[in-house]
Amino acid sequence: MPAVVVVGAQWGDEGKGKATDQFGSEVDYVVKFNGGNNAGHTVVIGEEKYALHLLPSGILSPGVTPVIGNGVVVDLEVLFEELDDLNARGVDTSRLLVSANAHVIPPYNRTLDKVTERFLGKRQIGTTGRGIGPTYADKMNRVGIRIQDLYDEKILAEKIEGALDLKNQILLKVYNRRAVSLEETMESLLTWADRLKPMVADTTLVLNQALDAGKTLLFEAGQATMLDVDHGTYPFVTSSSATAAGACTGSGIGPTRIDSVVGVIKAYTTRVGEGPFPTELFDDMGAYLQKTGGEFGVTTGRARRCGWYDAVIARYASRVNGLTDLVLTKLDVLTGLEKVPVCVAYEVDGVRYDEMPADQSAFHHATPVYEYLEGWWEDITGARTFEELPVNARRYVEHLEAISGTRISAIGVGPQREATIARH
Ligand code: 2SA
Ligand code: GDP
Ligand code: MG
Repeated sequence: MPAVVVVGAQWGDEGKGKATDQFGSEVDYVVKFNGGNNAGHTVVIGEEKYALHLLPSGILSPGVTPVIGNGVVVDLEVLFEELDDLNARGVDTSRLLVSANAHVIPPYNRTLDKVTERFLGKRQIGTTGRGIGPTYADKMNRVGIRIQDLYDEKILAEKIEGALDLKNQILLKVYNRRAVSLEETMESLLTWADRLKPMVADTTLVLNQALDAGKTLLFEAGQATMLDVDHGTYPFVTSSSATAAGACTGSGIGPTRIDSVVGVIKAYTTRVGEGPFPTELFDDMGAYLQKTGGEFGVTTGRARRCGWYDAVIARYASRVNGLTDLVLTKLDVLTGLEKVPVCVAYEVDGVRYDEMPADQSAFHHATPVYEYLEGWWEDITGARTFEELPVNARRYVEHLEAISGTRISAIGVGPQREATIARH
């Protein structure tokens, strides 16, 4: 598997961090290709728990070269905070490479993200407030600041000035905030330039050459399919390409070089932030899943909304990502339920939808059509082979596989590295 992409198949927090970490010893490069420090990926190694935001999860594996690709938006202060934290815990981060073409998140975009959300009131997206949306908007609007701009002060000043022309109008006139000066922005970005310089690289060239040399690359998506700016529940999405194709644009690798695409999917569903969620539970069962699954945001601490497994979403994710494998996580969280509902289709105004409705209003009004599978009571956290799972847990996995559009190659039964069952 010279090039494998790992994506989230639902609304994020499926356990991509753990899945990426597990490839650790088999890969040479782990590449983050979208998003920024809105992400929160958890990796548990022995007694140690790591929460990674901007850095690729591969940073924890000795021998792996972690890469921040051109598709990422970088908050420099957060980058160095994260590096310092890892260094203090004894993790060697010296191999990190950062694309010269990645965009930086200037402080004014953090402010704009937060005030825009407040302004939107009940139409808000529920962003992480990290400046992600405004920075991708600047990129598309061609007023963004790239890492390479930090090394030419004249160009940097011109670009910031250009951006501030519009930003300050918005801050002053729309949001009634103070204007931002060129000098303060320059200072805050340049603080990090010297420390960053040795890490800055033409990562597209590095990655293509690595593939030519027979190295193994893993592309780790931030967020997930249903949060993808094109394929997700727009406008309740993040502002980047979180599906498999994003690995190509976000790193400069051609699609013909990708060998497999692994979708990480929870045995139930969660979502953080606003937006439609057909299988969401508003009763004690939702609270139970939230508590048992520890469903709280790794970046913001927000409680995640919880609901049952949704096979319509699984099939959609299989399709838009071209999945070759699914990794089913958190099966252990479902232990102890008498029946486990699984959504197999939607109903909207008396009409059945077996596939994702193309019309967003239909998705907003979708009622799940459930099948009810038998539960299991046995503790499965120690299981390491499929045969060791109780029969009803096996049936649950087999049933999901039959209706989800992709084979299930691995099953998570706990947060630890070793709490995984390989299947195919
Ligand atoms: P943004 O900040 O512009 O990307 O927010 C837009 C939407 O994307 C959602 N989003 C996420 N959803 C799940 N997990 C994410 N990472 C953190 C985690 C989230 C946290 O791992 O727990 O700590 O709250 C993530 N990042 C962005 C976001 O909720 C909006 O719906
Ligand atoms: P990511 O954003 O997709 O990397 O996922 P997060 O780290 O935000 O959330 C996943 C959470 O589930 C983390 O706390 C993981 O440690 C945990 N986790 C991952 N796989 C499993 C599993 O199979 N079982 C249990 N109980 N927890 C898991
Ligand atoms: Mg997460």
